[in-house]
Amino acid sequence: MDAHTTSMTDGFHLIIDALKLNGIDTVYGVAGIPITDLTRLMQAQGLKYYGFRHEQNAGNAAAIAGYITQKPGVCITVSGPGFLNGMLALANATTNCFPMILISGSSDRAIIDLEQGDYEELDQMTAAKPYAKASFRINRPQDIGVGVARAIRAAVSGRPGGVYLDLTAEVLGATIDAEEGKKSLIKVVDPAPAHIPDDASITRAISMLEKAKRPLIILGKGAAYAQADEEIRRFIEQTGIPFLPMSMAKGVLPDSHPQSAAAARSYAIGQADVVMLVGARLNWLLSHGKPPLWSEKTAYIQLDIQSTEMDSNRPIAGPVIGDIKSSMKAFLKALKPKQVQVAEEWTNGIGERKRKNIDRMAGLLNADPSPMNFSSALRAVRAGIADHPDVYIVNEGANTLDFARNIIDMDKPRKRLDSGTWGIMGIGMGYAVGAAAVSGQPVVAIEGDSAFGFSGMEVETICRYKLPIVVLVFNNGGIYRGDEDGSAPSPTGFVPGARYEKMMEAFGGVGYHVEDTKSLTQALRDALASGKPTLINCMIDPTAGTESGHIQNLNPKLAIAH
Ligand code: ADP
Ligand code: TZD
Ligand code: MG
Repeated sequence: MDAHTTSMTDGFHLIIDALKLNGIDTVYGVAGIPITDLTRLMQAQGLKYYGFRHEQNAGNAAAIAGYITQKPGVCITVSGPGFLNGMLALANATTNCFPMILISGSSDRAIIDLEQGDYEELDQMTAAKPYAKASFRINRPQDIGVGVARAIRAAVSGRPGGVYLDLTAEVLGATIDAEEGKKSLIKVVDPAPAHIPDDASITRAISMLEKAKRPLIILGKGAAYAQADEEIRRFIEQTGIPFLPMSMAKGVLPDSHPQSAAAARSYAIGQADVVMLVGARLNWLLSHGKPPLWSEKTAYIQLDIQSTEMDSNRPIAGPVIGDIKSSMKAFLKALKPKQVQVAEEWTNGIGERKRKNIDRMAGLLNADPSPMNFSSALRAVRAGIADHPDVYIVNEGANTLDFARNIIDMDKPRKRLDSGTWGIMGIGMGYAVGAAAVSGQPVVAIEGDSAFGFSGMEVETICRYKLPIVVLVFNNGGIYRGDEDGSAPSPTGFVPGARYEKMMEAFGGVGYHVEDTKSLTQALRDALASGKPTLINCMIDPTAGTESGHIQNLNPKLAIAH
């Protein structure tokens, strides 16, 4: 007898009802015991379900969907190994402050707790704890509503992060009275409440900016996430302070904005006396705020929702604890006309450096070597996407990442999705599917050939769901470079001249093999016009890259020759 048609319901239905009640309409995952029926039922009940080939990629899709929408992205996996495959994405989401919920089915608790060797046995809730913002287990069907509510709140309130929700096979199959089940569900009210900053913190920060001779604003992906684009733009334009976007904050204000100091980054950072961090941490990506890049004397204002972020690397003289939208509103309200004025000397100094650097870059960009190098290929990509300001750019690799970050300008916020806080490889196809799924917009994934390999099998997923994704593989035959000789394959090299485009063709998508900039631009234009899943295999000079890209200084060198 079907429990749902009588007055009974079960765990499968309750979890779906709880997600739907909270506006979650999309789930990313990989099916198997004990969640196969759950994935089928989700689809039958109107949730969009994206089935992947590996849980890491499903998890990355969920995480980036959370970043783009401010709603937790949900990933579902099987127990044990499926859970662990998804865990990397959950840890990466937590590290990057993306809201995500990983739900995994789990085996029999009684057997797990005595380590009696169940199918895919693992104490998943405990395993998840160190890498998640929160980790919960639902042990009774009547607790599903509470479990989902807690997971949603934990994922999106305060600093967003990854939440693990353990769902035992027993709970999934358990039945309870339908009416009682319905009553047990919770519709979360105001899951990410505004966090209003203290007025005194705003006054203090403005007075620091008022006295500053060379102020600088740094926008991080927390600012992008906060969807405070209009408030941020008004504050920057009213004060005239130059700004620098961190990579995923590119487009919060267009890269073409006259106040962008991006082309004079080191100068602006090195010379600034007061720096206002807006949703950006002083981690390795900002050299911890320390010399030689930074001056010892720089004073910091920091806008963040997480109070414990203050003083983590440098003393923060102007902490502003609040959500960025509320904080920027408070700044705009408190700011008196012409209260903060930026000396022309400072903006002119930045302007001069920008022009010099742009002129220097132009030489590189305009060259058209054969085979292509990173800058010539990216100039071709830039031309190919010029008429598509709505495309999402996914980007990973080493040289491929460094060059693309600088060469591909962003016009709109939250459109650049990349390796982020960890500098991680493998986010490519997951982020691409997640961005296409939540937006319906085209995605161009600019991938190092090594980076692509970490999630490359998802080209099948892209073809199956007919997503408007164009994958550009920057094929230089290896990690950083493809020219290391030796009798054995080198640790960094791959099969030279590999035909990655055939991977897309294998599943019904379109493949291109391009060796020059003109064909690259044309292929990209055609791909975007067609909206078809496409992979463009871009042949790049194997000698063009630098080991470790722009972060060579972080790579320890052999102290004793081998
Ligand atoms: P980036 O890598 O771009 O420099 P980080 O990931 O290091 O950015 O920093 C993002 C910061 O933004 C985190 O410290 C996080 O707590 C903060 N943050 C995220 N969302 C918000 C928000 N809505 N309001 C305020 N701060 C936020
Ligand atoms: N594994 C994971 C998960 N993340 C990593 N960052 C690395 C390994 C190490 N790594 C980098 O930091 S960049 C990179 C690796 C393997 C690949 C660089 O090669 P690529 O890019 O082909 O993607 P370029 O254009 O050849 O530099
Ligand atoms: Mg490479």
